[in-house]
Amino acid sequence: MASSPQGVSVVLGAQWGDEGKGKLVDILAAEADICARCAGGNNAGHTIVVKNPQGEKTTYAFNLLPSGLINPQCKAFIGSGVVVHVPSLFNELDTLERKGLKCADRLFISDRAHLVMGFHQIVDGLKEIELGGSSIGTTKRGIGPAYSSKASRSGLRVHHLYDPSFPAKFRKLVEGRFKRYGQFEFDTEGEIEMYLAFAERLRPHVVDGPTFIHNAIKSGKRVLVEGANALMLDIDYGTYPYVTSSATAIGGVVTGLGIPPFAIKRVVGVVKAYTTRVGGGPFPTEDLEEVGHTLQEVGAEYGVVTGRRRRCGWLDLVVMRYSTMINGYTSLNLTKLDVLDGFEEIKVATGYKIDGVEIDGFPADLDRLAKVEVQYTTLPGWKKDISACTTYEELPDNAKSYIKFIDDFLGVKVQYVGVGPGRDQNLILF
Ligand code: 2SA
Ligand code: GDP
Ligand code: MG
Repeated sequence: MASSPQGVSVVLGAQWGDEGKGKLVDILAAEADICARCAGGNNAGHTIVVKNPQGEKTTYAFNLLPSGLINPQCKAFIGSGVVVHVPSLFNELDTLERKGLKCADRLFISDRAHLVMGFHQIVDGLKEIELGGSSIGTTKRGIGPAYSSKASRSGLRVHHLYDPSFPAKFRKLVEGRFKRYGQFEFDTEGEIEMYLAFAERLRPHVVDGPTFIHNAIKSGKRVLVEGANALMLDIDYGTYPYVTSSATAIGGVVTGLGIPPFAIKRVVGVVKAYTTRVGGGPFPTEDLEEVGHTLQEVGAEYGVVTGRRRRCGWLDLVVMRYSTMINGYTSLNLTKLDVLDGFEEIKVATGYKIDGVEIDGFPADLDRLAKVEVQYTTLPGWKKDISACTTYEELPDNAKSYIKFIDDFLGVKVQYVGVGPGRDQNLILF
């Protein structure tokens, strides 16, 4: 494996999420001291498949906890930019511990992270109903409403749990939501009690977030950051308003952990060999016919959190060019290349035209985006099962050409290639 530099390495989703970030994070965490989350909450879902020496598989699903935790030497840090639903956090922790993964004593949470409350989740659902036909298709985990509380400066952070004013602040926050959405059913006092009980369980994990990560970097620890969601779901650079509510691009790493940009030594962009999106919003290469259906079935494209069917289409290199421009990937992980094994021909989006004119970048205005005519390049398939390949050399020539086409188009090298969900199904090119 390419060795991890000291300082901070970052793994980011380059498309609309579910590219297979968790799998790469798990692999790279073998050489990390700390695996950190910097943004999002338990809307994220990462599946990791681990085989033991006897060949038995265990599947782990991570939501709020960083996927590096399977590696026993790796500590987990939930940074200040994350929104934490404490009951879900402990539920996830308990599930992992029941699977034999001892992680409680390796978990650290920033005192500045915001709390997601039960009413945020209710409001998430109410807001979606209000939007009707143009709903976002959120995971209903309360992520947007929690970030709204944060941005409107009425949110509650982890440290507030230990402040005597917590119940009063909580009541005020709920009152505000009642004013906006009407008197929905919610047991305010019961939730306050529950949170105060959880506060005691949480206490040993709480740290001064920026100081914790600063000390780790200063003492030469290797920090691996697991991006949640992906560039096209970023609050600023995604297909707004069909985005999540956090900074999922590289900027979110800096603000979400409280680190200077020069601490970041590498940024690996994770890109699926085709494209998927779950929830509403534009998707220029979406294929509603046979191709999309095949990608969905062969790629087993179902949401890890909600079980929703993911929308599918060909790889969009216009999206990837935009994503590379913003995140500055130092290398790429091309995942799920095996899902393309059965195709005679593979299409790749290489340009967008509006009214016959090729455009630069990615349109901000969704009405403009809707007018895009996608320009495709067709490449030959390889029609061969690649899931047992263990080196790049073993890949069929057309698979190598597909990788090279991406390298050349983006000017960034593919460093890792996924040929199956297993930890061992990851080719390392350099
Ligand atoms: P939210 O819940 O406010 O963050 O939803 C806003 C949009 O962000 C999308 N989103 C996601 N897209 C892909 N994967 C996500 N995680 C789960 C997974 C998704 C699932 O790993 O499979 O289980 O459905 C994720 N989380 C949020 C969401 O679909 C909205 O478009
Ligand atoms: P994440 O949100 O980016 O971590 O991705 P998810 O875990 O939500 O979705 C990726 C899915 O693809 C998971 O079920 C993985 O087990 C699976 N996966 C990851 N890499 C590969 C690969 O190279 N090939 C195949 N067939 N599956 C993969
Ligand atoms: Mg996912």
